Amino acid sequence: MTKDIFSVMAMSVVDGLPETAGELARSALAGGTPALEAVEKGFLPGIRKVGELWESGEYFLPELIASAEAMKAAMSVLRPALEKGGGTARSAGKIVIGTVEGDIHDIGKNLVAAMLSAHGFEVVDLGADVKLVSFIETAEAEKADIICLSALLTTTMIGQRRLIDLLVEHGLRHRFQVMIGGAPTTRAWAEEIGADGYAENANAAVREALELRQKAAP
Ligand code: B12
Repeated sequence: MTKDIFSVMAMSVVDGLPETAGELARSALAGGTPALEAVEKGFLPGIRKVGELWESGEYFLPELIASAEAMKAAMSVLRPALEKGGGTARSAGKIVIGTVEGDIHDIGKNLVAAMLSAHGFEVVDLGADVKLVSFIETAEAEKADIICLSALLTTTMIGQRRLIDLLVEHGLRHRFQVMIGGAPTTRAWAEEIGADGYAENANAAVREALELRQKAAP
C-alpha cells in the first residue's frame, strides 16, 4: 500500500467522512494491508491531527463529532482484524464509561469514549443517566482498569464523589482508577474528591488515561 493511501485514510478522518473511512478500511484489509499498519500509518495520524485542530481552536464541535464518527467507522472494520492479529495491537487498557445518574448529557462522553477507543482502549460505554452501582458492577464484571465518569450538571457532579466513596466503602478503591470530566468539573474538584485523573476534553482524556495506565504498570 502506498504512502498516498495512508494519507487518504488520515484525510477521511480529518474531513469527518465515516463512509469513506469504512470503505478505505475494508479495501485495505481486502488488499492484504495489515490492520495495524492501516491504523498506525493511516487513521491514527488523522485523529491526532483532529486533536490538534480542536485544541488550536480551528475545529469546533461538529467537525470533532464527524471526525470521531469517521474514526469509529474505520475502527469497527479494523478492530476484529486487530484482535485476531496475534496480539499485535495490545489493548491500552479497559475502560467503563458513562454519564452519572440524573444526567442525560452524552455528547462529550461519547466523544471521550470514541477517542479512547480510537487510541486502543477497550471501552464499555454504559450510556447516560447511569446508576452508580452499575458502574461498579460492570467494572468488576469486565475487570476494567479505569472508570470514567462524565457529569454536565452542578447537581450531578456530586455523583462522581459518591462513586469514589462507594468504592471505598466496598473495599474496591484500589481495584480501579477513576477519571472524571464534564464542563462544570475541574482538576481541583477531581483532587478534592480523590479521583485519579481529570481531563477537560477528549484529546486530553486520552493522554490522561495513557498516563494513568503507565503509572499503574508494575
Ligand atoms: C447539548 C446540551 C443539552 C442537551 C443534551 C443532549 C445530549 N444528548 O447530550 C439537552 C437539550 C438534552 C440538555 C438538557 C439539559 N440541560 Co443541557 N446543555 C447542553 C449544552 C448546550 C452543551 C453540552 C455539550 O454537549 N457540550 C459539548 C461537549 C463536547 O462538551 P462537554 O460535554 O463539556 O464534554 C467535553 C469535556 O467536558 C470532556 N468530558 C466530558 N465528559 C467527560 C468524562 C471524562 C471521564 C473526561 C475525562 C472528560 C469528559 O470532554 C468532552 C469532549 O471534549 C450545555 C452548555 C455548555 N456550555 O456545556 C448545556 C448545559 C450543560 N445544560 C444545562 C441544563 C441546566 C440542562 C437541563 C437541566 C435543562 C432543563 N431545565 O431541562 C437539562 C438536563 C436534563 C438532565 N437531567 O440531564 C446547564 C447546566 C447548568 C449547571 N451548572 O448545572 C448547561 C451548562 C446550560 C446552561 N448554561 O445553563 N442539555
